[in-house]
Parts: sequence; structure tokens; C-alpha cells
Amino acid sequence: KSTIPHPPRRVPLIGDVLGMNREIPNQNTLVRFKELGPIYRRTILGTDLTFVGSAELAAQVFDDSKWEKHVGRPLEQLRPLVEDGLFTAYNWESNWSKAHEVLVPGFTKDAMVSYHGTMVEVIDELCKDIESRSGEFIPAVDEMGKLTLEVIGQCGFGYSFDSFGGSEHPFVTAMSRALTYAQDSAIPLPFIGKWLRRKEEQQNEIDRRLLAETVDEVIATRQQSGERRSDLLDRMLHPEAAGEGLDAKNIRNQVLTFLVAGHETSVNALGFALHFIAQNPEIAARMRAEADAVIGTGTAQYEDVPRLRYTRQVVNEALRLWPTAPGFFRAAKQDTEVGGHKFSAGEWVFVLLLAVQRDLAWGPDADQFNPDRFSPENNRGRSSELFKPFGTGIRSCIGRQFALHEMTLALATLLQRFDIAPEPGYTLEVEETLTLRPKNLRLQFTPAERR
Ligand code: MNH
Repeated sequence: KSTIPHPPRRVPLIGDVLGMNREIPNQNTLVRFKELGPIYRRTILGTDLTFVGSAELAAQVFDDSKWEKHVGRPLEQLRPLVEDGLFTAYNWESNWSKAHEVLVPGFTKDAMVSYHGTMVEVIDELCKDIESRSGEFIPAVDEMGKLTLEVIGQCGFGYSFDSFGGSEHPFVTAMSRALTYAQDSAIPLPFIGKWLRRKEEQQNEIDRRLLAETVDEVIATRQQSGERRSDLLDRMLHPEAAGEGLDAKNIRNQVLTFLVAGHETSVNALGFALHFIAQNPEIAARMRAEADAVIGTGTAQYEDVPRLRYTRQVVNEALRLWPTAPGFFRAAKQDTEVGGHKFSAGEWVFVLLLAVQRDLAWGPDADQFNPDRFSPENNRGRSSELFKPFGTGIRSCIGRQFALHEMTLALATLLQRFDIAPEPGYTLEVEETLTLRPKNLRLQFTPAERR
């Protein structure tokens, strides 16, 4: 019998189904740790779900000699959509290593330098779009979604979704519904629940078709033009090592993977950062002063971005307090232990970053927003497991530098150009669709008064 703590079973047989909060499972889990300690287990219809929520225990499952990435249920639910794309590939699938090798060069420093100009242009378009609605309270996450979709579309695939000016691209709606579906259907339900889910299943079919058609169009646009560029799509269509190319189906899976992974997490992280900036004028003032000092009045250069230190601290702190990928799965490669509890090879846990990154090792104010935590002096000697918003090990985020560059540059530019005000009385509520995002966040942007 397992020694791992377990919440009280409410109904025998179906176990903990009623104890899972389908709307906000991750925030629910965060609260459970306070009652049950840093590791606990639920059993749903015979399936064990084990949650890890402290830095000490997380450090144990981040040990790559004993643990590895696990494609957990929510990721499995995405497999019909993206199959063996990088994010959802099983460790043993040869397409993972093939694609990893082809795509890693798309995220080197040289590659980042080549994307920088496009990022600047898209951010400029974003600013014009925002300026045209100056003084209104605009849905901030939707607005940032235009930015992140355009940036990954244009930098990765030379494809524009024409996001600005028009209404939300149907791809975005379909994608966010598909992610919600993946999260919801990851929680097993007895028969009656499956029946109730029929409608969502039908909608999911429609969404999947739209997503697939969009991807085909992205690829066809490039193939028809015959154009060569140094972007992700070019690397997949024209691999350097002859014979080691990806097949057409896998390329489609990668394109969709990047459109989803490159968009959803970054946009939500920008949303959280903007929320805290709007709520804390002194933070906004420091960011603006930094942007003025580093970028000045001209166009931001690539080298400016690493010098936007404080802005980067704000980005880090937003990702710490509200990691938009709220956690990830790790499976034991051999028989081992976590916190003295035994695990057999193949057994897995879900590491809830949302809890680990608020570990009291950060100090008694761990659940407060404070970018100074990431200042060079406070940062010295911090153990790495306290901050893992991009995952860990060989299967960690390939787009990390891309996301950090994009977010830091976007926030600095927005602060140079706008005063950002919150909606009076807004309090942060966080919704979950596989990723975490600020709910109903509406912000007012007015052109900044220049001294
Ligand atoms: Mn990203 C993997 C978080 C931005 C493309 N990403 C991961 C993982 C986390 C993560 C966590 C590991 C998941 C796991 O262990 O199961 N990613 C983020 C966050 C942001 C982000 C918090 C932004 C903020 N990611 C991006 C961007 C791209 C991208 C931008 C693409 C341009 N991420 C990926 C891909 C993987 C991944 C691809 C899968 C890598 C692999 O397994 O080889």
C-alpha cells in the first residue's frame, strides 16, 4: 500500500471524480498541498494521479538520471491534433530526435538576431492598433494574442495571419477551444459524463479541421512561392543533412505545435505581466526609465534586449507567480523514491510549478509579486528548482529564448509608448485551459506623456 497522503474519498468506487475541480484543477491542487503536504495522490476510476508541490521534492524528480518527461493525459489528449510534434512526442519516438536536431538551429543566437527585426515590426503594428483605441478598456490577452500569433507566424513560417485591424483570427478561437477540450477530457468521467461531453466532442472535430487547414495553407504558401528563408519552415523543408528530412506529416505536426506552443503560453505570460504593471505604477515607472535609457528614441536593437534587465525581472516574476504552463509530468526511469515514498519504474508524477515556484524558500512573501527577487544580488545562489517555467532537461522548452526576447521587447516598447491603467475594481481571477491566463483582463492604454 502506498504511503502517499490522499484526500478523503467522497464516493467509493468512482473515487475522487467529484473532488476534482474541472474549471480550475491547478489552482485547486495548489490549495490541496496546504492541507495534505507537498506530495499527495488522488485515485480517479482506478488511475493514480500524484502531485508534487515543493522545491525539495521537485529537485528529486528533476534528476535526469532517474526521471524523464512523461506525456501525461492532457498532452495525450493533444495527440490527435499534433501527434508526434516535438511537444507531445514520446521519448522513444525517433521523430523527436530527428525534429529536435533540425529545429534547434532555429533557436540559436544567430537565429534570434534574424527574428529580431520582424519582432520589432510586429510590435510596432501592435502599438498602432492599440493607439487607435486609445483610452478604451481593451481585452489585453486578446490584444497580445495578435502579437504572439503574428510573431510566431512571421518569424517561424513567413506567414501573416493579418491579425491587426480585423477581428480575432478563427485559428485563435479554435486553438483555445481545442486546448480547453484537451484539459477537460483529461479528467476521466463515468458514462454519464461522457454522454454530456458529446457536444464538445463535435465542436472539437470542427476545430481540429480548421487548425489542420490553416497549417496546410501555411505550408502551401511557402511551397508555391518557392522562396528560401532562414526560418523554421525552411529548415524543415530543406534539411542540411541530406536524407535526414522530416516527412510531410511530421512537418504539419511541427507547424501546428509551434503555432500553439509559440502563442498560447507567451500571450498569457504577457497578460499576467501587464496586469501587475498596471497595478503597480512604480514598477511601470522603473521599466519606462530603463527602456528610455537602453533603447532611447530610436528602434530597439537586438543587443538592447539583454540590457533590459529590470524588464526581464518583471517577466521572470510574472512567470514565477503564474507559470502559464502550470506544471509538467515526470516519469521514473527506474525504481526510486520521492520524499521517502517508493516509486516503480514507469510511475509518474505531475510537478505543479504553480506550487513549487511559491515555495517558502522564496521567503515568507512567496505569493506576492516582487520583481526585485530576480535582481542580481537577490538571485545569487538560488537553487534552480525554484524557477522552472520552461520545464527541465532535454525535453524542456525549445522556444525559451524566443519567448523571453519577444516578451521583454514587447513590454519595454509598450511602456515607452503608453500609460497603462487597470479597470477600476478589477481583481485578478485566473482561468485554466491547459495554460493559465488572467480572466477578463481589460486595460486602458493612453499615449505616454513625454517629458
Ligand atoms: Mn514552450 C516545451 C513552457 C514558449 C515551443 N514549453 C515546453 C515545456 C514548458 C514550456 C514548461 C516543457 C513541457 C513538458 O515538460 O512537458 N513555453 C513555455 C512557456 C513559454 C513557452 C512558459 C512562454 C512564456 N514554447 C514557447 C515558444 C515556443 C515554444 C515561444 C516556440 C517558438 N515549448 C515549445 C516546444 C516544446 C516546448 C516545441 C517541446 C520541446 C520538446 O519536447 O522537445
